[in-house]
Amino acid sequence: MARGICTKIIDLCTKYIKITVEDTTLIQKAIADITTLDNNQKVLADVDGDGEISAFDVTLIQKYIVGGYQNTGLVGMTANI
Ligand SMILES: [Ca+2]
Repeated sequence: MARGICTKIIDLCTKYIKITVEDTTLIQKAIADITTLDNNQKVLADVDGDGEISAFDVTLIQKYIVGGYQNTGLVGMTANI
């Protein structure tokens, strides 16, 4: 199973793969019930693959953004959605 380009959460329109802090912000807002994610976004946001969207997923994405490309779950992987 390939999934986890979190960036597609914000880049579905532009088609560019770019993982940014806006992705983490969007997920944090969803966790706080400030916004909702569509089904594809929910799959993409679960970058540790545990079936839930949590602060840990956000942490993995933040780690990836700052250049920590090891042990970041599915962040940056190709997604089939
Ligand atoms: Ca998760």
